[in-house]
Amino acid sequence: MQSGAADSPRAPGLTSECCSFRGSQPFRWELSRFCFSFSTLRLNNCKISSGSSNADKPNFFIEGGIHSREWISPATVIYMTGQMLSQYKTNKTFSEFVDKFNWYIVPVVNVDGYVFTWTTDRKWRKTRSKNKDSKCIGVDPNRNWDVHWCEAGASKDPCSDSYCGPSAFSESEVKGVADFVQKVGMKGFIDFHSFSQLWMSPWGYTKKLPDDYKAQIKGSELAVKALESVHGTKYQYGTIANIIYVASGSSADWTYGEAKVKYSYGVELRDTGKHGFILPPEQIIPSGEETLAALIALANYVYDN
Ligand code: ING
Ligand code: ZN
Repeated sequence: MQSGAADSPRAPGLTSECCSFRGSQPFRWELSRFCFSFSTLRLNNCKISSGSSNADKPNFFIEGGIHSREWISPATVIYMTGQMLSQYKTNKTFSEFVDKFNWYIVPVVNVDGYVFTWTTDRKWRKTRSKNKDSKCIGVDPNRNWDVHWCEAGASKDPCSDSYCGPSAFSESEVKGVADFVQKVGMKGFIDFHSFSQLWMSPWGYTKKLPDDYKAQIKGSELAVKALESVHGTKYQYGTIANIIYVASGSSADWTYGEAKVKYSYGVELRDTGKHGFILPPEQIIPSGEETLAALIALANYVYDN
């Protein structure tokens, strides 16, 4: 097993602590050290921060790949991370936006599932946990959070793709992120999915609107406007339950409701269904570019509000 810093070029004063592992150990979740490892694939979790007073800055958490078949999610998160590091020195828009937060970036939360989509079943969504008294494998990691857990829009059937698990936070990946988000405290949180082109805010468990609805929606509106300006891609925005479906136990609901992250979002990236999960690789860079524009607009707004 090896670990090391990212090899992206970066400016003096900009620190990025990225962990990369390549090894043959079974999956191990070590978010407390902000690293994870698993066989064959090499991925980074990154903390990006600049300046000396890191502790005074608000924190922003970005996660990709909670659902393993949604490949454009990790790709987009990794693209954005790379741009944040490489453009910092030369582009004022970037340095100003990167400077505003300590960034915690996890491109692939559901690593076991992600590996499985490469090796065995491209359409696998859940984790790879064994379920007691069932032949079916896996828990939906976006129904496993301890907030109105398994109340609606989730299944108690281990064979379902939206199985909420035997208990809230049964999945180590989910528990790892949750503990980390709670411990560090975040002002912003985005969970990237695909597909449908939606920028969504809480709640997922109910169609009722949260206290911070207006502030959150303003963030979505700014994000979507900036996104569309890059390649003309159209996104809708609204609350999860109102714009897509009622779903309880999701990351966005928990980070907002329990970890008090005021600006928590769940985003459905490209496309609207033509290719769905099997998005052609030519769309990776355009998705990265437009989503980064959305992130910059949102982050600047979140910082001020
Ligand atoms: N969609 C998400 C899902 O978990 C979602 C929608 C996002 C629900 C955020 C709740 C919170 O079902 C996909 N494609 O996975
Ligand atoms: Zn998803």
